[in-house]
Amino acid sequence: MAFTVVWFIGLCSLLLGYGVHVEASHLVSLHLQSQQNTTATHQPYRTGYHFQPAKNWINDPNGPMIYKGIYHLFYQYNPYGAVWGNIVWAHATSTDLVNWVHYEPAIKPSIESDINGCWSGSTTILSGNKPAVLYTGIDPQNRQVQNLASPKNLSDPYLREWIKSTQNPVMTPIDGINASSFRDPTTAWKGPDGQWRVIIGSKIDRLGKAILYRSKDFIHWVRAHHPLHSSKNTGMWECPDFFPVSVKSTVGLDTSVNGPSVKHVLKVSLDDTKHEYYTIGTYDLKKDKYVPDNGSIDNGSGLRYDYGKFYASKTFFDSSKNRRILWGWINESDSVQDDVNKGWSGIQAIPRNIWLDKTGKQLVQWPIEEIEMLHEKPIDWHSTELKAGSLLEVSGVTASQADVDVSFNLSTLEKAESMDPSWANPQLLCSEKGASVKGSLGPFGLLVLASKGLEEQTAIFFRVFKAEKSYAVLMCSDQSRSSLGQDLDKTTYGAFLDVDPLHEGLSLRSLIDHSIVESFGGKGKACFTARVYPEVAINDKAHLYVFNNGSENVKLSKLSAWSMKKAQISY
Ligand code: DQQ
Repeated sequence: MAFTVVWFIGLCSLLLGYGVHVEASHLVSLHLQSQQNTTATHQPYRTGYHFQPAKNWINDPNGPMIYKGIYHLFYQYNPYGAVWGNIVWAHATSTDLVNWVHYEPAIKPSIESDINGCWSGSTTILSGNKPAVLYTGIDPQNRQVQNLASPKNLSDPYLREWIKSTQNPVMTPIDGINASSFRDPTTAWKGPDGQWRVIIGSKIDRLGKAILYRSKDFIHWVRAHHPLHSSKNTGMWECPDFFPVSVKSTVGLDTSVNGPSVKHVLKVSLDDTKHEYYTIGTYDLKKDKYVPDNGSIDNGSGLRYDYGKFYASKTFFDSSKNRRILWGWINESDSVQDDVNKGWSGIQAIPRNIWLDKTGKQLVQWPIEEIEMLHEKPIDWHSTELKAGSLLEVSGVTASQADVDVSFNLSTLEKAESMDPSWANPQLLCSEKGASVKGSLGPFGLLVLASKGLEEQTAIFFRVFKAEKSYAVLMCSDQSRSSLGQDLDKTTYGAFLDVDPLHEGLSLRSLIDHSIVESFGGKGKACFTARVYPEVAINDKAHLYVFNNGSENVKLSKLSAWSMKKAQISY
């Protein structure tokens, strides 16, 4: 490392000047960007059923879609190293969203308007079932501009070759748009006037905004006088996503659908914090504006898809199963040098089905059903008393590569600790009251990727509190003891879960995959992705436990667990 020049982002932007955006969550090194990796032979952190390429850096999922029965996933990729840089659109297809085949990158720098990088964007299916990609290109002046690309041969369902429009760039940062804050076009939608609309993430000072463009032909785009939406003190909005959800059912809707039984969701990825938040609201067609519902918090403390590591996400409408599917990038929690040593960085989360909860106040997510084709060696436990202080091992599954779904029932909240109204920050509360801090009703939940002596463990658990007139359910993902290794981000994550623990019970499903734990609480009402690097609890040294560290007994009403087969990903 001594010979490598590593800059922090701020310094990097300073040195390289106006217009240069560098991936903000990462240390960037010009040497490392193009360093060929030597793939380490010992790779305990490679996943078994998550999407990842053979090597190198990946980030945002781009342009997911289904075309002629084939799912396509593009993603930000550095072909030359395990750190961000040299970005192209890598391309893979699948018939089931689980097993994947890779092709040559679909879009790489080749024209003036993308010569310094092909950044994030989305696909829109135009009339006649013609996919079109809008993506951000970095031009020779390092300005962010928007480009259009289309498949060369529509009769090839794998869409292996893409051609760029001769009219590129189709949107440029003029008339006061900040050229280094103008990126990540969404899937476009059609308004009642027949015109296409698309939003581009941007900011002016600290005002985050979604700039709206309209087009009749998808080539000539005219900027609307007002943004679709903006919000103070949120900074740059990366990877916005705007889509309709049904208020009546869990089915997904195509992006242009609107009407009385439809609400809209606007999600933005905040560059400043590397967290995403979303609001639920109304898309006012007359004003061409989005208005979040009262109570839908419109800043970084709003609702999140995932309270752990999950960023730059994007949904698409899967017309083959009438569902909306969410893809998200899971960043690493180790050091840049660790990534260079292991030869890769970044994974895509398991695709999630996403819909509006019946309260209308939040979204619900659940791993796509196809992932269940990887289940093997099922384990079923029925109603067991989980006594105060108990620790039960779930044996018979491959604990490093498993899917586990457990439900708890509470018969009374009488003995629950009282909720202190000052405990407004669930993440802080989870880090103060980690898995080893005894309580009354909780902590209880799962210990995953745990070593035999429990020196290493990732704990996902609940604590139930009595609040003034009701109760509060805290859900935590505690990584503080996930690895004996140093120089890792072991932040504890937390959120309050909007379920009635007495009548609905509390459920927790965790997808465990060597170095990733994706957890879904309350049947998908709160999700957490943990990125962990155990040193002892690897492969067959990993164990899975159910625990209750509270002073009250809890009923475990059901537990189902499976070992997971490996997904087939060919490169
Ligand atoms: N990643 C892309 C940008 C986007 C950022 C560059 C979000 O287009 O804003 O790789 O992670």
